[in-house]
Amino acid sequence: MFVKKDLRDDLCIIRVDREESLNAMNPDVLHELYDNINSSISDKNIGVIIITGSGDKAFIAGADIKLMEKLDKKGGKKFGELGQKVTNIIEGSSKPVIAAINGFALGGGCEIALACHLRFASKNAKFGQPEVKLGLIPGWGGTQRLPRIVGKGNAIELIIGGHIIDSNEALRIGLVNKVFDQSNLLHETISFAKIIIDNGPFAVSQSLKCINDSSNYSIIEGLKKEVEQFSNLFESQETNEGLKAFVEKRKANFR
Ligand code: CO8
Repeated sequence: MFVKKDLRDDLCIIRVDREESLNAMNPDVLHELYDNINSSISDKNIGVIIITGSGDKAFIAGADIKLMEKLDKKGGKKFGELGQKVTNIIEGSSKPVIAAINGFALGGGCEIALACHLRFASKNAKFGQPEVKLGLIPGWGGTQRLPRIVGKGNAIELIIGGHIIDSNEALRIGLVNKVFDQSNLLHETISFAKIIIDNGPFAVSQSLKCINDSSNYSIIEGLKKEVEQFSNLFESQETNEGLKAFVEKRKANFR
């Protein structure tokens, strides 16, 4: 088993556990990661998913380079599509997925983090898309998601430079949301997950959907979709409870 799942009340911590290879990802790791994310999304008791890596050195040091050395074009396509299947299910998840980046997040590891809705990092974390140093390009969404998150100029610099940056620089360019001491990373990530869990779950998932879909629409179409989703909420028990709780001066009980 290369992936461990730890359920803590209404949140789930998914840990890539291949420490001897700095959690590098081969097809078995990707399949297990996909299955664990998929089952967590379907589990109605889970509100937030956290992805992290085993050990104190790496989140995920990328796709398995030793395996890629043996791939031909067909194998490369299959491996690329499998990685994209995983990054797509993360990004499209109706439940927030937070990357707790506890060390190296390189290549495919950075791409897994990019697909997550939030990225919290430890001070020792290191980021990069070093594919060009291997004669490759990012293949699990890096050319598409990185520019959307850090802007085209920063993405080009990272992707064609292939260099590694530290967590301060990642914070400066907006690649990560927050940076913590390594000893506090998981605790702080869980604390934020609990804040999300107390909010209206349908409103949270609809917010993610509107934000994710925004890259497929013009601003005019996106605004139309937003007002549709907004008005649909007035038919939900959740919205009824949220508004009523404010008026009655009490905390809303959504779950
Ligand atoms: N793949 C396979 N094994 C790895 C990887 C990796 N990505 N990263 C580390 N390892 C292994 C090392 O080979 C080593 O194993 P061994 O002891 O058997 O030789 C073990 O992990 C420990 O690593 P190091 O001894 O190298 O540890 P250091 O602290 O000296 O260095 C580094 C740490 C800097 C992270 C270094 O290991 C490194 O540079 N790793 C490679 C990072 C990298 O280039 N990642 C990007 C890979 S390309 C990619 O992810 C493409 C994604 C899209 C794929 C699309 C497919 C079509």
